[in-house]
Amino acid sequence: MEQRVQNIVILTGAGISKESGLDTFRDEDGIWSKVCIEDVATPEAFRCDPEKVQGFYNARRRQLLGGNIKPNGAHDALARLEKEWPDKAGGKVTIVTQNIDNLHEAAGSVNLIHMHGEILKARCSACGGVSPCEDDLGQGESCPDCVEINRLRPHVVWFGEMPLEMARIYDLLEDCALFISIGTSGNVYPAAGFVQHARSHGLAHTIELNLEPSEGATIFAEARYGPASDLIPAYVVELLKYGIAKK
Ligand code: BJW
Repeated sequence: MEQRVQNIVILTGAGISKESGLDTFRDEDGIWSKVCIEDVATPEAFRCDPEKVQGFYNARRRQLLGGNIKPNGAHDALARLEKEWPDKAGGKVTIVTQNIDNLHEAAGSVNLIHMHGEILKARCSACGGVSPCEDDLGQGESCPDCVEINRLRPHVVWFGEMPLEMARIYDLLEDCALFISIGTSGNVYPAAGFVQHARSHGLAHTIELNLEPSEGATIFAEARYGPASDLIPAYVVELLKYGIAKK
């Protein structure tokens, strides 16, 4: 009998980048303990005080490019899984990340969707064009596409804005044999609803790999807790050796 291909969808959040030196949002020492969400992560904040919002993202962009931030063992293991899984099970591995950093691509992942955008890109509020951005954004820049001045913003998804590539993500969730959630607290929708979607629209096995139980922990069929750089390489070795083992 022909065996069905086994696609894998992996949702990642800030926890996977913590051991690379980037702060999470909702942990005790997280970003939201230092700045107020409403002041920096909403379209209203950008309209009221663009300099403050640009400053917040300029600092995070500088930190990412500063030289000390590198992928860790968890990012590396997921890149390995993407390369080796097709030979093992004929399926495809896709990472859907909520993170705006570039650590998955730096580790070698290719099938990657940045549902909350990318800090190393700018978007023009006038024409919608998206362009590479490694410098501070502020007053005076012009859009490389339409040449309008002062219309560039970070290419990130703020609260109240629609995350990117949602139709493609739901198609992938409905056609996966395994849904893995890594390093996310399950506080932010629609990402927090992906586990339920994968369970109810398909036959996916679902597993949470996190430092601690997330908001939606009970929805997962399986869970393992610990630092991502320990858990993920071990789980990838297990998957490549034994395949998807439903517990
Ligand atoms: C480790 C670890 C280690 C630590 N190893 N693990 C009421 C009900 C339902 C929904 C809503 C509602 N009211 C409003 C909404 C919608 C809203 C929402 O979800 N709000 C909730 C807060 C309630 N969502 C939206 O607005 C989204 N858009 C949307 O819904 O559009 C539809 C729509 C639009 C318009 C009209 C109508 C409908 C957009 C959400 C955008 C989120 N943006 C941010 C900022 C992006 C840019 C930036 O980075 O600055 O995205 S907020 C922030 O949270 C960021 C993250 O991607 C996101 C998720 O955070 P994440 O990754 O889970 O991080 P943490 O810190 O929360 O968790 C880290 C985890 O790692 C923890 O569990 C740790 O334990 C763990 N960890 N170290 C492994 N070493």
